[in-house]
Amino acid sequence: MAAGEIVAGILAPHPPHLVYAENPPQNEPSAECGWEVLRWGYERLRKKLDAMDYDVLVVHSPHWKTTVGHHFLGVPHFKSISVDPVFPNLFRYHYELDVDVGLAEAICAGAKSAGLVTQMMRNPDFRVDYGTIISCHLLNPAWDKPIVGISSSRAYYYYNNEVGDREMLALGEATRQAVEASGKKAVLIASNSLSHRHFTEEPEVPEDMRNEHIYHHGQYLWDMRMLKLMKEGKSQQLMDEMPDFIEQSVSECKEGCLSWLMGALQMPSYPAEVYAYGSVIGTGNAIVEWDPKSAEVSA
Ligand code: 2XP
Ligand code: FE2
Repeated sequence: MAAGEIVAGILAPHPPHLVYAENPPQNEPSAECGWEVLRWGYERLRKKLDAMDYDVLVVHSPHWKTTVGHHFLGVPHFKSISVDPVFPNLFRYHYELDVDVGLAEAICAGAKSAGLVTQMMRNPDFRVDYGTIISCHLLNPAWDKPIVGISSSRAYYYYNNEVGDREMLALGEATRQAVEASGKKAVLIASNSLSHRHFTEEPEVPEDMRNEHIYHHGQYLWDMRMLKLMKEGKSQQLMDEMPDFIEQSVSECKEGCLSWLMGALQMPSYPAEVYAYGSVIGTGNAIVEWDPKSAEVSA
C-alpha cells in the first residue's frame, strides 16, 4: 500500500453567515447577499479542491467542546438538522454525512499512545456541531467525501495557552502519522476564525454590510501580523506568538484548531496562500491554504 499523505491543510472559518448568504438548499433561512469577499475566496478554493484527488476531509472544530480529552466522531453516518445557537435566524441546516470511522479510530489510538486523553464518540443520535458542518459545507457542499470529526478539548482553559498548544501539536503529529499509515489522501481543515471580538448589536438586516467591519484596530493589526507570518512560511514564529495572539485578540485559536494544523503539517516553512480575509460580526476570518506540494517545488 502506498503511504498516505496530507494533500492540503486549510484554515477554513465557520461563520454561519457565509452559508446563509449563499442560500444553499440545505439551509432554511434565505438571504439577499452579503460577505462576498469571503464567499468568493471559498469559491476559488473549492475550484482547487474539486480538481484535486483526495479521499477524506479531517476537520478540527471549535464548537464541539469536550470537557475531558479529544473526541472523534465514531458513527459511520449522521443525518439531522444543525441550528446555530447564537444565530438560529441564519442557520438551520439539514445535513447528512459519512464518517471515515477507521481513520478516526487510528488517529484516536495514535494520540492516546502519544499520551493524550482520547475517546471515540459512538452515540448515533449525536448532533454534529455547526463548526464542522459549516467548514465542510463551504469546502465541499456536495458532501461526497467522508469526514473525520475531532472535538476541541479544554486544555487551554484548564491550564494555559502554552499547555493547550503543546497538546494540539501532539494531536497534529498523531493525525499525520495515522493519515500516512492509512494510505489515504487527506485534506485537513482547521475551522477557527482569527481575532474574535464580536459586535454587540445585530443589525435588523444581517446582510446589511454597512455594519460589517473590524471594531478594534488592535484586532486587525494582530490578524495582519499572523497572516504575514503564514505567507512567509514562518510557522515556528507564529506558534511562538500564538499564546499572546490568543489573549490579546480573544482569538478563536484558543480552541486549538490552527495549532493542530501546524503540528500535522510539521511547522511548514513554505508560504501559505491567503484566499480571503474579511470580518463577520466584527471577527477576523481568513481562508488560508498550505499546499505541501509547493514545498517540494521550492526545495
Ligand atoms: O462566535 C462564533 O464562534 C461563531 N461561530 C459565530 C459567528 C461568527 C464568528 O466568527
Ligand atoms: Fe465559532
